[in-house]
Amino acid sequence: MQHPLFTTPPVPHHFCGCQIDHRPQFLQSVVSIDQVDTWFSDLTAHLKWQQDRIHLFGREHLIPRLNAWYGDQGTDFAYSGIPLKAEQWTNTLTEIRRLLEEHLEVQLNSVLANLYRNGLDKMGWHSDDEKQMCPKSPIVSVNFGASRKMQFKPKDQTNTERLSLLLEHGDLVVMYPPTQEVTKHCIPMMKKVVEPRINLTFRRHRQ
Ligand SMILES: O=C(O)CCC(=O)C(=O)O
Repeated sequence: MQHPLFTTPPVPHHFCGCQIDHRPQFLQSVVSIDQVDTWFSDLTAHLKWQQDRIHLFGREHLIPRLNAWYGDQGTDFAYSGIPLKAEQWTNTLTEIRRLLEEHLEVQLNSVLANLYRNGLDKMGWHSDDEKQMCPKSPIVSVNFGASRKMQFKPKDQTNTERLSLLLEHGDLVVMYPPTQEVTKHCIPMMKKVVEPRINLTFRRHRQ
């Protein structure tokens, strides 16, 4: 795949002493618009989507989205008590991973894929600070489909700063350390959204 020399510039946000870069339509600037749409269809149709259950206050709940976990050998993962066995990379995930590694000069070995079926699906406040993750590596996420808000808040509850990004088809977000150490993020419900959205959150896992 041949990449252009210039891509959309990052919009850096400095939040709670952390850098969070948002690059609107990054994917369309490095591959064709058709390719981004083809990836979206392929991910929707071919990832091994599942709806996990979590235990909260003694009750079992279905999580309000579908997800799938892919990674190199040795990157099995667990979050909120849900064990995720790494599936083998699909061709589409491999292409996107290589493109991000090349453009951002980072090494990524795993990805959590999230499918929000419509605006009722969401993700609550959390940080990606699991012990299995390399704390020095950024977390890199790309977005397909419906536009959804991503919100950030400090872990320090006395700090009232907030950051909200509107993430659209093809957008890239890079969360540099120590974002996971000092902030939380979430994808709130947006009831008017009827279209699906896929987010791929690439990480570097300790192996
Ligand atoms: O859907 C998103 O943009 C966020 C996903 C996320 O926070 C995660 O995978 O930990």
